[in-house]
Amino acid sequence: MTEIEKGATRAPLAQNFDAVVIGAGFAGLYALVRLRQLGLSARAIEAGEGVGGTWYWNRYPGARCDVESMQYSYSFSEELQQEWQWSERYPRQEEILRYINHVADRFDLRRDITLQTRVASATYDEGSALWHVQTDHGDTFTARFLISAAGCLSAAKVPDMTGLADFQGPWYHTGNWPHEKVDFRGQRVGVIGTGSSGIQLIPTIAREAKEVVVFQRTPNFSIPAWNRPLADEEQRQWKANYAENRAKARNTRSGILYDYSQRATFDASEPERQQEYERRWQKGGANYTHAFNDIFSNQLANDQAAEFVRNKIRGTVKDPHTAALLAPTDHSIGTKRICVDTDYYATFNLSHVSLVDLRATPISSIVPSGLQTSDQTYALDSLVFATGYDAVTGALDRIDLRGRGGQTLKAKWAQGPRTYLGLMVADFPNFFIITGPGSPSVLTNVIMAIEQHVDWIARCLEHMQAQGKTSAEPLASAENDWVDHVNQVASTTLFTKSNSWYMGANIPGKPRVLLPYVGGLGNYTAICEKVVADGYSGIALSAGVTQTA
Ligand code: N01
Repeated sequence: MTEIEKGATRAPLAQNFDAVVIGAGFAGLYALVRLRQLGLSARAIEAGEGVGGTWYWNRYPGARCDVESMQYSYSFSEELQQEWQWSERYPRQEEILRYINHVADRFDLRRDITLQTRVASATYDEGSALWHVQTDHGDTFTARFLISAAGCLSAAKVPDMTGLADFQGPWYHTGNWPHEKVDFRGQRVGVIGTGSSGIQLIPTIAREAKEVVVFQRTPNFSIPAWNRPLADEEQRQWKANYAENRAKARNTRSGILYDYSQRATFDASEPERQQEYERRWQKGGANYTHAFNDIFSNQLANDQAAEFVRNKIRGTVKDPHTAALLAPTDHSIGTKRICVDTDYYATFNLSHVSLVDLRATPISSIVPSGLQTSDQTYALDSLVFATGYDAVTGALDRIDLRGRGGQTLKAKWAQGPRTYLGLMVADFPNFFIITGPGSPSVLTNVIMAIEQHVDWIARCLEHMQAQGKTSAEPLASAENDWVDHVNQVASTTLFTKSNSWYMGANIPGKPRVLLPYVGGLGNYTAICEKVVADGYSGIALSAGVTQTA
């Protein structure tokens, strides 16, 4: 990496590109690959000192993907998917980061990436029909196309807590973890948050720390990962059938080859149901929620699947009071992101691990020596926030992004995000969002969703080149129809009843809207294909101003 690429002390740049890409994670890198294939000049602007996005920032102990290695990888290059060797059933953060760095090198992408630089603002100039992009380094880039690869889980959220500035020890957020190893040996560690990150981190820290105090507001459902080394033969089998497997996965609702049942819960007898839940529990992972085809839509069906997991928790955690606190009763299983763990519940049997119920005794403040709840003060040497993200819209909200007439995206989305296909926004010409709100995004194997979006965008740009068009902008009516469709499909599910980050419920004041499209990746892809077959229906393609800045 050159000093200029590292960004720290470099002089501001001023340059014109065909496209500016925000972010160099999985989405940004693949966007660069496809833009280059079209002969377009592009620059990805990345806040991290390295590529990788989520996997660059999330270095917390125990960080691991909950989609299996053989599926959580790019499919666009047959050579790449054949040559890369994964080592475990579920990949560790370090391994994913190694993989994505390999991709950056293998496809020679680094020369088109500016690291350690944040996009501060992006303004559409109607006179020149160009996007004017400014960074926190004072760079000024212009581009016909602006492509957001900013990610759905990249705006880390540390809750406002009085006294944090006075805490005497170090504190960390899982989504912004230090690069050097944090040594918890001999420490009393407080962990706030029991979502996917907390559930992975708590057992790992507990192996090292002297004491772990877990501050839980809401318990989550978690299924064992049963992680293990990946056998050579299993890997060989996958690779022999990759093309077929990927094609099948693209047609599923989550972009993952799960064992999707076609059977409704109450079409099975009680013993058959228990047998099926047990079989899935023993297989491990999020496959559990597909045991029957009505778990996400029928409350009684969901209750059955949830009760099985609650019984597993009661059977694992020895102290009945702790077990009761860990067993979720406030939401339907799967409507908050299901967690996948290694030894999470059993960790609470360790004598140096304790659970504090924040519903009964809320946090009053952080104090210099630890954390104070409504009934006692906990002495802590360090504090971990596993408190999640301003998901899906947060990263774009943090950019001053303006379309026609100076309208900000933040203002346009004040009542909830409005997009066409989760990909484009009316009044924001030539702006594309990879895995934007209103697309399947976070409900899928996100790499599949990324590839589908980037391929669609690349085809749209190619079509524009061939037709001599320079501007693409969705019609307001098409956007309205899409938002209505997204909300209508959401209303048929149990998702809208949960206080989850899917619903924006974790961020005070955020509109309550199901952020991803829940119609499934396969159906969604078919809709996107129809838009193409109909000549980019719902999108105004025009040959406007063509000069460059
Ligand atoms: O964040 P979360 P996460 N006081 O929002 C609690 C992906 N991911 O980083 O539920 C006290 O799920 C909050 O409590 P509550 C995955 O998609 C994947 O864990 O709001 N507590 C909750 O317990 C995942 O869903 C992987 O009541 C507070 C926790 O913090 C997404 O990232 C691994 C609080 C936040 O949970 C986000 O997961 C990790 C407060 N003021 C992440 N504010 C894998 O692939 C928040 N909380 C395995």
